[in-house]
Amino acid sequence: MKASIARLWPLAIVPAAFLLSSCEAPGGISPIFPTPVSPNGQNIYNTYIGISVPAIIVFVLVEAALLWVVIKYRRSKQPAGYIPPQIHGNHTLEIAWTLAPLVIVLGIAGYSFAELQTDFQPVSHYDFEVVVSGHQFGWNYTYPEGFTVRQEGTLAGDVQPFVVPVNKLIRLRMQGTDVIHSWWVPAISGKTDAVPGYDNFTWLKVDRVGSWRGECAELCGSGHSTMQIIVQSMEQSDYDAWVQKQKQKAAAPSASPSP
Ligand SMILES: [Cu+2]
Repeated sequence: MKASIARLWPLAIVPAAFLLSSCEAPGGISPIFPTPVSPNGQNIYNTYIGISVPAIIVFVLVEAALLWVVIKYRRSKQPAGYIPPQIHGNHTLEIAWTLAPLVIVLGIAGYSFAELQTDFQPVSHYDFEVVVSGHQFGWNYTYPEGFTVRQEGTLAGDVQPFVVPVNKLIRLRMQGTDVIHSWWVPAISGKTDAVPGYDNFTWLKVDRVGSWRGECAELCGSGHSTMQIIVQSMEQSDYDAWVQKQKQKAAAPSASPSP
């Protein structure tokens, strides 16, 4: 008996691995999303928690029930030739265990679909629009004032930040110039594909001053890993000053792309 229980020890690895993986590492392997700073980031966070927590509870209950049955009713504990009660063909049970998962999966589908409709429709009540264009390998952000911030991909350090004012709803019109890229800053919004020849939309409304990281979430070529994203939000007055500086730079003939 002791030997058979000892054989179960590898099962202990599962909760241990889960606990360890939930420690937030600088490399960003945490299964927990970062603190959301935009309403759509918050909605996605809520959807993630709203689905994951019940899923983990179901997982733990099912595994516990399985282990309980396996250990309590193991063959060595039963009389020789024992045959357990047969439930094959029990309509009530079969309908119940078909309907229960169906209802759960349809619930998850409805919940997620409603969230997608909120976050990835082209909103009309925005303060201004920025055209975000992905290319191999970097992002260009063209502001309504006409200047463009070039966030060229690099692994050598930080990339040029995409600067936004706090508490302004900014619509992002995503475009691609070569292959499909995907703009993703987990604290701010969901992954939005930047597709050549087709405009996709997302938006952000950052509620505090700070900067947040993201990256291209669609394998797009050899420099894919360099396509970092940094979103930096500022108070409106700082943002206005920053815009003036960018306009002057764009107007100057010898201007180098936004340092
Ligand atoms: Cu990319």
